[in-house]
Amino acid sequence: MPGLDPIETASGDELAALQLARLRRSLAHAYAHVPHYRAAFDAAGIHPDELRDLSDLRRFPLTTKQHLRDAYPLGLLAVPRAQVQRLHASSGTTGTATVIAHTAHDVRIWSELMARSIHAAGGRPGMLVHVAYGYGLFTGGLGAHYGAERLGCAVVPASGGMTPRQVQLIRDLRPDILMATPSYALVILDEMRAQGIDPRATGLRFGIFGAEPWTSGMRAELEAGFALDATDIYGLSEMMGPGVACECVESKDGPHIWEDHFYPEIIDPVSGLPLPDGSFGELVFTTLSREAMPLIRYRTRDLTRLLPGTARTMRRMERITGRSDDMIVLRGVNLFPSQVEQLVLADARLAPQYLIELHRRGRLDAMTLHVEPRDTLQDTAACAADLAHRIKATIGISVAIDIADPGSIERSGGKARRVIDRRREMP
Ligand code: DLL
Repeated sequence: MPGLDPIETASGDELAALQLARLRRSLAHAYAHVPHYRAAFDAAGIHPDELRDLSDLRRFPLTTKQHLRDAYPLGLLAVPRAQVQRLHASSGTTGTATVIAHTAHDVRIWSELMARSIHAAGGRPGMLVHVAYGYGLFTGGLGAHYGAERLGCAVVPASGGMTPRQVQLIRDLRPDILMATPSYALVILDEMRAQGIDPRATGLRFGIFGAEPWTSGMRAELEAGFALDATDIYGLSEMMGPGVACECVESKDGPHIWEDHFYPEIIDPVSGLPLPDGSFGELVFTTLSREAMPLIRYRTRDLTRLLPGTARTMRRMERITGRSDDMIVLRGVNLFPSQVEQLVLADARLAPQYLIELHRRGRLDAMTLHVEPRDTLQDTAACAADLAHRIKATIGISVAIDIADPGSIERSGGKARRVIDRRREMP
């Protein structure tokens, strides 16, 4: 699969015509084979045949995570069970688990879109890819693996965790590409330094990082640390997994959405009404080609805006600031962990690690921010006071800063946990 897929650089009209044809098919498929969609479309008084234009999509009802939970495990399946080739599931730590099914065709499209993503990020046939996304029910590992193979790369299926072994593999095999969550890539970076290995001399050229929010400060940290080009890859299990959108290495200006397979909209998260491109709101996707589980107007809860295409025809999404469910409300101020991250990473005295702890002090909510020094700190109190001041000035909240011992903030092999909320714990 060398070079670009012609649709990546097709005209806007060509893309829209393909989207309209696929959207019609996807709506009809959902209506014909999934009782939930038949009932929901009927209740809204809309039929797939009434879609004349892409803008008619807004007349169809939204789908939420709760619909997936209510249909657990396979109530939204649109094909006979015998046609299912793969099942992935969310862990269910924040509620009932959800299961997503894929046909052989779905897995093939996923592999192609991941190959397209890795290519956009700089990957080429013949390169070696170290995959440190978790393999298993999480879609990161297998999604990256199939895509890299499809592109014609060789894969080291390292999965997450056992960091000393990851470092040994990278040192000895000299992969061209590292695929990991940005927080886990940092863990690998630290381990290399701890072992006395120069992370800039491993031969890594490209990093394809995603699955969790990360900031431009984190990109600078990873690029300088490993001497590679880092791009942002986005996806969610409900749509397929990684590879719904990916940044192009030549522009690094936000992930291009592979709109020939996922039709994006932005809605007002409160009213549910569609917003014009460029407005900030909740990202909603309709699958255009999925067979096993088409999802119509699925609310991702991710907050971003749609931007015009640059390196490709397809629209971009702005780097995700956070999910509506990650928003912290502290004494009436709304904030996202990524805003804190940006400020921590802007301070050269601090390591790029942080943990936000929320608790109650008397009757008031309070926040403690745990950070670590990069090297030995001369004046801990001054550094803490500076950070508290910058947070107050930028975000508008007072926080207590704890400059913890290096290495004491919990590291994860996958998605980092940035917030511990103890506000509802008994005193
Ligand atoms: O995280 C799929 C994935 C794997 C994407 C590997 C990229 C790389 P889920 O576990 O279902 O799937 O989680 C999806 O993770 O709705 C976002 O909130 C968040 N997320 C994923 N990619 C990004 C990103 C995978 N690049 C949820 N930036 C999504 C910010 C991201 N958040």
